[in-house]
Amino acid sequence: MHHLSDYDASTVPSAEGLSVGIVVADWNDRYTYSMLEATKRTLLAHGIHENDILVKHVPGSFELVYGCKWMLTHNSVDAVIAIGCVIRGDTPHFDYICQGTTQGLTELNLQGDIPVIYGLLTCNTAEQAEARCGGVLGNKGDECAIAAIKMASIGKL
Ligand code: RBF
Repeated sequence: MHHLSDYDASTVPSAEGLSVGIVVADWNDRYTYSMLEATKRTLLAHGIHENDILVKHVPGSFELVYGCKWMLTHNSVDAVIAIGCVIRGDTPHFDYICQGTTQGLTELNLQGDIPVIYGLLTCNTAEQAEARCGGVLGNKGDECAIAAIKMASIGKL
């Protein structure tokens, strides 16, 4: 099956000189930290310097919007990546958190000049998260890193 961890590196602009912020939720850290590591690894592989990757932790996915807003206000970055993982439970929290976070990240993209990348896994089961965090569907962190580089370089594409 095709997934974006399987990308053609030659289509990605050089990331040298770019600065990228990552906001990561600590809820479901087994998955979010795996995405964080993949994101960092892929950013580095494309030429971003270690010192130009800034990571901030927030408690859960719902805090990603504020975390990204904070980073956009206080740090000079070329893109911000939001990483979280919501897994459906017995109550409707799943819908509220996913919807609120998605809406908030969308608004940041509409209101600001710096692209915000959507690395929120919205899974029905832990198995679905597993598959997207280094499992059979690759690692969504890779995809976030590539999206960030492409969006930060949008004028050059
Ligand atoms: N945060 C996540 O990132 N993933 C989850 O699966 C998740 N499940 C939650 C379930 C419930 C019932 C509640 C109340 C919160 C959950 N959160 C989850 C945390 C949420 O994103 C946020 O950190 C807290 O609600 C505090 O604002």
